[in-house]
Amino acid sequence: MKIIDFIRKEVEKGPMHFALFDPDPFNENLSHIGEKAKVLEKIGTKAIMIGGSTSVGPSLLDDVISSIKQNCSLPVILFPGNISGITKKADAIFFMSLLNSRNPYWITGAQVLGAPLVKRSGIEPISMGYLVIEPGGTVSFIGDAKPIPRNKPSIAASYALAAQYFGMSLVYLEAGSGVKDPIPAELIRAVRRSVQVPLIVGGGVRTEEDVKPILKAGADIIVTGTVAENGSPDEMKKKLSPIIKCINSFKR
Ligand code: 1GP
Repeated sequence: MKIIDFIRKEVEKGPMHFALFDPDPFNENLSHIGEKAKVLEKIGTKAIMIGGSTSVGPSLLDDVISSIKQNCSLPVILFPGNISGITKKADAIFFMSLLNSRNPYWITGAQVLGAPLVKRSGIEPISMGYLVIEPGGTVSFIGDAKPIPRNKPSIAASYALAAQYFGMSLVYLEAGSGVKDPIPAELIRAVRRSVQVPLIVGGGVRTEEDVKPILKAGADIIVTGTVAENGSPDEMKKKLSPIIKCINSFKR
């Protein structure tokens, strides 16, 4: 089954959790990646995303994905920060456009350079509108974003609607990795009301308490990066289990 069909089918049933790992060469948290992948599958994550805003070396990327694939059967989806984040080892790629960037490179430039590489890799491209919300963290800086103010839900809703009208399959609301607070529920709710495509929310999600308002506001997929990456597999399990349980048992 295509990954986009899997996503659409799953979100019909209820929200889900994706874990994100950033194979940045400075990231010292990747040594237990295989073991973590095994734990993630057991505790109910539905997919693993690989990528980040800073540089990724192709060999490191491939090593990380190989370790994941050897230890679990979860789909691996690339979440590329640039054209260096493409490899045939994954199952799919979020073929994303940072719609509120000020620099056309991040809206269509990298995509033009990356498209033939994606085609050659044979992996499934999943078109996605990517919106950076204040404060935006590293991705806002690297991606030259004009972050959408947290108290302006209608701007986010308009961007999301434009993404849907462009034919994008998903909309991703990004607060930035490691930021203090996740995206406010009011903004997520406004975007939810404006589009029908599956809605992904990430950035600053650390606890079950963070997750509840995001679920109630209508997110389909909640992404955690920092909580999945930091600490040992056991520590990750302790922090992520209640979060994933809360997501997987949520009734709309
Ligand atoms: C995914 O960038 C986020 O959208 C990940 O954020 O590291 O804060 O979970 P955290």
